[in-house]
Amino acid sequence: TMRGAIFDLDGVIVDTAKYHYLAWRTLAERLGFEFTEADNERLKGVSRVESLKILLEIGGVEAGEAERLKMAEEKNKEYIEYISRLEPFEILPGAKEYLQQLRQQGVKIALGSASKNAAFILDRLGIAELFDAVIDGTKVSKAKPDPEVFLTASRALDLVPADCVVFEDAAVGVEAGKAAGCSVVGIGSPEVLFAADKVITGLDELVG
Ligand code: B16
Ligand code: MG
Repeated sequence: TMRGAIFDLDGVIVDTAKYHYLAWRTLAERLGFEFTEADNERLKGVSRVESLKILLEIGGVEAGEAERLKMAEEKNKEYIEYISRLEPFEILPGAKEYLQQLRQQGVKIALGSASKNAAFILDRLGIAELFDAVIDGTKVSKAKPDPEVFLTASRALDLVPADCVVFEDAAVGVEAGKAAGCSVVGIGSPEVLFAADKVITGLDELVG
């Protein structure tokens, strides 16, 4: 039985991927290459630094450490402009209702996200108080598929991973959840999330 639920943020609670995409695209444009939405798929669930690495690889651009740091900051600045305008209606269908339902059932809830902007986003969406613990990119050092984020989240809930269910939209995130020893519900397509214990199209499927 599920005693804890650990939610990924981007793609599970809110669709911020489109804002990540717009901000990365601006950077790619400045560097003189095209960055497509298909390319953006490769960045889902991946940390900021890792994302930049992939982006530069796609553009065939080489850059030193200091320069890369500046690029990541530049991208994040534009991304923050977008998420500053986030509104509660952008919470994905069923997400808030499902969180409330779990709370009523006594299930503990954590966020397990790679994003360093996670707390700010939860605030903007008005759902921060629904989480018992928020483990995000500011609290972990190893990017998914490393299990660190989910191990830390289950510990923060005072539970063992086997009693926790992870909700993830990214293949690397599903991998991380399984590696942590959690059950994993994939949100998206079964072809991509084949490693999950179960795949659904959205949290609205679980509200009832
Ligand atoms: P930031 P998640 C991830 O969030 C995104 O999927 C990924 O595209 C992004 O690069 C990463 O957060 C880092 O975000 O630049 O805000 O620190 O899916 O793990 O909730
Ligand atoms: Mg995600």
